[in-house]
Amino acid sequence: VEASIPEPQRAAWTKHQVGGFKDKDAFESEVVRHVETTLARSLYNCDETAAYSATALAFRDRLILEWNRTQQRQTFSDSKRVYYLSLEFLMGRALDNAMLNVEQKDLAKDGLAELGFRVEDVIQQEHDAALGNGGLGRLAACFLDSLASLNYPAWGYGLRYRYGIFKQEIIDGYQVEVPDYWLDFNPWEFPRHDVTVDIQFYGKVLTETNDKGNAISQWEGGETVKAVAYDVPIPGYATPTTNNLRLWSSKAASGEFDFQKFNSGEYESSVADQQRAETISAVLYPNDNLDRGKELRLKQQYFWVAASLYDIVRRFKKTRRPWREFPDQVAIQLNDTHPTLAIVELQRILIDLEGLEWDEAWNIVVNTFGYTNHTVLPEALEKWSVPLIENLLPRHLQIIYDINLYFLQTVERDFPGDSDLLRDVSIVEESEPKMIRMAYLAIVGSHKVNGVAELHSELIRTTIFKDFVRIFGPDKFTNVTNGITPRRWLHQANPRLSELIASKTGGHGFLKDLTALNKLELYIDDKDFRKEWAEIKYANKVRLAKHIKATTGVTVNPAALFDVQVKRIHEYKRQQMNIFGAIHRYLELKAMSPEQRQKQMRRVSIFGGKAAPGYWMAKQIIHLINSVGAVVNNDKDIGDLLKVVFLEDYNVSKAEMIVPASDISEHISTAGTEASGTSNMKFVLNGGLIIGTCDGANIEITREVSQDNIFLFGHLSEEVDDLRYAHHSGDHVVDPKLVGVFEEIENGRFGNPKDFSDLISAVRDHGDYYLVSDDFSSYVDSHAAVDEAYRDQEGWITKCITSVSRMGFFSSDRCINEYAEGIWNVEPLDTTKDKTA
Ligand code: GPV
Repeated sequence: VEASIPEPQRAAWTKHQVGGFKDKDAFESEVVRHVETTLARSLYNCDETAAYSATALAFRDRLILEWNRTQQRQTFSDSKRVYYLSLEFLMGRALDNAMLNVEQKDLAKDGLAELGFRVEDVIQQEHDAALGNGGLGRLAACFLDSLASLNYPAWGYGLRYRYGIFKQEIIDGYQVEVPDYWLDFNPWEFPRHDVTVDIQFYGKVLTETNDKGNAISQWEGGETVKAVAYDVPIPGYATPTTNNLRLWSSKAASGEFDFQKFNSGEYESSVADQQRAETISAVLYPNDNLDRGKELRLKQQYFWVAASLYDIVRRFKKTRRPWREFPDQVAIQLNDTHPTLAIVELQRILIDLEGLEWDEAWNIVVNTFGYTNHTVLPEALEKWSVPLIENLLPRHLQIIYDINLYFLQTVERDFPGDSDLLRDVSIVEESEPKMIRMAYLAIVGSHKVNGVAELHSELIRTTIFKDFVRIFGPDKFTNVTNGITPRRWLHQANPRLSELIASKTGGHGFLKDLTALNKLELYIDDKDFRKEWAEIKYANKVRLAKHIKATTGVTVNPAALFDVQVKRIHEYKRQQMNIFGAIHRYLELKAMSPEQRQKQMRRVSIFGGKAAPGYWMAKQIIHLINSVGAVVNNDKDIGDLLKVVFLEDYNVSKAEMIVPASDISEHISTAGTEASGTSNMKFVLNGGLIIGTCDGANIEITREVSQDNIFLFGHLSEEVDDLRYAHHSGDHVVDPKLVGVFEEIENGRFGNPKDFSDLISAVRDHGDYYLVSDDFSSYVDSHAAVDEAYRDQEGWITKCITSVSRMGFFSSDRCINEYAEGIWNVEPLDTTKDKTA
């Protein structure tokens, strides 16, 4: 349907178009208008929450205009688009980001001040959009920021969960999960009740023979659920581009409820249908790096993938191009294997609905998709049971079997007689029940597969996917090292540092070309610069100290070394090693004479992170950290020399406060287990140093900042297999320092030892899979080196400035440009040639 306004009436539209705020007056009048009309309140009834709501609405109105223009520009230019499919988008707060990206925060600050509010307080009113677990979801959010900032025509597609990641409360030292109901008031989304897709589940496959004698399959779904689009504008930094994140929400297909059922007295069951439909997008699965194989999760995946593909195909069809040009118009990136069914769904659309031949369709599919792998951990590699898929998506299972058949035929042709190879690479695992290996399906159905850091990409080529490198050749497998957006993770999180850098590098250009940070090295001996640098770090620590006091009651000294480990709690990330190290430090301090003690460095050990609700060991780790804190923080002998704190409910907005306040942060995963890590980049970019293993992106950070500016320790990834094997050969000896730590825990020094016995026995009795004991003494030594380095404050500041100046590589802009060139074959749009004007 043509809905465009005819030429004669367009002038009236142009005349009334909404623009950016001309000045703070214009901004203020919009805020007041929203308070008084949209919110129906007044100056007698306007608290910080209302001020936030009105400010957010004022900026939203401004964004939506650029967003409309961006969509028009992209449609008119007819260029290839990128679609980033991710089950998680960990966006955090939007207002501060929007104000900064459109470069109007100063104006808003002054305007709000005139209306009686502090912009910092107003920003704090916003609830985080927490539609993700950890690094994978935050990476997707950084990518959206870079795609918009670099003017790529790009859309994100995800699910609009009613409940994001749970809120964590710490009660008596234990994690308690509280639902995160975040949609009460969300000014950042636009419901598109006119953009809906009917999604089928269950049902059966009907097969007929057509006039050419070919079998034609049609899936007749047994249950229909409606997908409704909600659009979230994504403003680029200092550019007119405002891209779109489209999140799907599930609704009963028959509207409110089934009136037939209602009229025939089945009121309850009609409401139940509605609830069953809404359950699909109700809640984010709270597991990080873990696959649990639940049917509802599979339903979420298909629901989201099918709605997104319908939307993408609908948009392509408007161009009236032949199908073979689909991959010239569309690049779809799969964020891990969660959206792998998109490969099957596109093949189904092309052969069952559009009537293409299998080979032609498959060619289109493979050229459209790229797959990013984010882990080698076996427990995180998705597999779906064949009976589950057969029941929920019977036609898709048939297509998966056909994809596998044709794939195995090519393998048999190229490697005749290698039946081990056939079994090993089959998409169908011959287990009981049979399982579909989603990573293998993603590899076979994509033209490029990438890992997220050099080591990780090398590991997938040589271990979990090595057979596929033989089959497809090495060029299909590539690396794109992760990055982070400097807009949120420097400019927004650390405004004073951003200003200082701008003053030395010739303005804020470094936020668009992060390699410009290298100009800082020229000022390494500039006294005033160094002093200002140190003052900023100190001020950030004072702010965090206040937060620690307010939320935990513990007083920490901002002059102490702040040692931070914040990330999801996981055995492979080894928070247990960190807290064992803190206990070791405590025991050493206790054994010293008071004179000796006073010569020691002061430390605050800061932890934060959520444990998956069903992850018993992770929950024990949280409990141990809190139990150690309760003893150490109240020990008069120790005072400021050591504090141990656990920060409740770590999330994106807390990270924005914590990251700039760290002196040293911990990235200490067992070598080979952390695919990349991205907080390591954030900490260094904010003038903190890191202690870490030779794992993930730590290795490339070392390459950039040099060995002298990072504290590396522990065994290498190539040693891990042998060590694990040795642990089971009988002569496994636990590190003596660690034995001392275990003794004190078992003596009840930190509460009931039974509460922590599984943490100890994992190391001592069950093979120490994560090599905590193997790495413990080098870990302790490395911390001693940190203390010594910190003692030399001038030397420390030199290390920090040098490191920051060399962090340009880790911008997500660099990363997105690599995807665009090496995987998507898309180019940025020239926003200066606005064809719609
Ligand atoms: I798979 N990652 C995550 O946060 N959740 C997951 O379920 C999976 C991976 C993370 C990796 O653990 C990090 O090393 C990596 O930096 C991040 O994904 C982004 O690539």
